[in-house]
Amino acid sequence: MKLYYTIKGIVLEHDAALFVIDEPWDKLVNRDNLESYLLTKFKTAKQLTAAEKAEWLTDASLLPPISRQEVWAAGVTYLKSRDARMEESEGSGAASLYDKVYDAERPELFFKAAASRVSGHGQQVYIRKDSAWNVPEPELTLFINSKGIIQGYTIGNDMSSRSIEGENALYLPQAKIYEKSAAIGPCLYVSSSPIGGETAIKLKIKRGGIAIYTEETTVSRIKRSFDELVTYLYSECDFNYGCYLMTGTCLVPPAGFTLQTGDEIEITIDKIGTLVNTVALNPKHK
Ligand code: DO4
Ligand code: MG
Repeated sequence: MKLYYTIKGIVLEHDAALFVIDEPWDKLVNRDNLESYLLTKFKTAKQLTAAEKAEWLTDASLLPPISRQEVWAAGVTYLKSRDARMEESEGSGAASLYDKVYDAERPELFFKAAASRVSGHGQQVYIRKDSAWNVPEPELTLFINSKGIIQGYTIGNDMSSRSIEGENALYLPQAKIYEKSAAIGPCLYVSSSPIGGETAIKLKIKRGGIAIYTEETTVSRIKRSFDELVTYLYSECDFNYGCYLMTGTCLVPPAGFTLQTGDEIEITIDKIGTLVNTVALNPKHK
């Protein structure tokens, strides 16, 4: 089942029907067993008619599925990510950092975004004006409740500046954290069963309506378990409303590729859906 956060309210999609869930987002998603709660809740919820559906669930009405949650991210969880970062940071002497963290017991985890910096489906993501090399990072993203239990999944885009990250590893926060540098959506896919390794993650980048880059992989290539990432994240942080954790990227466009304003980034993950965002510059630079 899927939860959509819209400008009109929360919509639950279950067995191809849509229901209105009249509860505050933060209280709803932080329930102990969200899937079983929703399986009971929908029975008494108002069902949307086809006409209402057209009003409630349009690209323009979708919000990112987030309120008081933080967004964190894991890094170098796939071999492809390790190799790309070693290559981009060759001149800075930081290549061995990525090699070490890939094999280390402790994973790389970093704070990615407060909710106010997060874009949803159909919204813009920004590239930095002071960055020459910009890429999307498609990432399966966990939703974890305040007790540290994974309750669902969404699609994440960890927008990154590879030129800033490659110049000096200490610039990582600037390469990763800026306005509209994170996108999640289009929904929160609620499931108490783990997402399987066979789950495909696909990336398509369009320029002028034409696909200029497509690639896909499966979750099975990840080096670490989700439980391991969650255990480290929750060991010294409390998340009273739950939190999102991007699990790292395995899709890295080749070295000569950089995003341009107007590009459309399409990320598809089996069972969850497709997240589409358009690339822009922060309007204060125009
Ligand atoms: O180590 C830098 C960031 C890594 C990352 O974002 C990823 O592997 O997805
Ligand atoms: Mg990433």
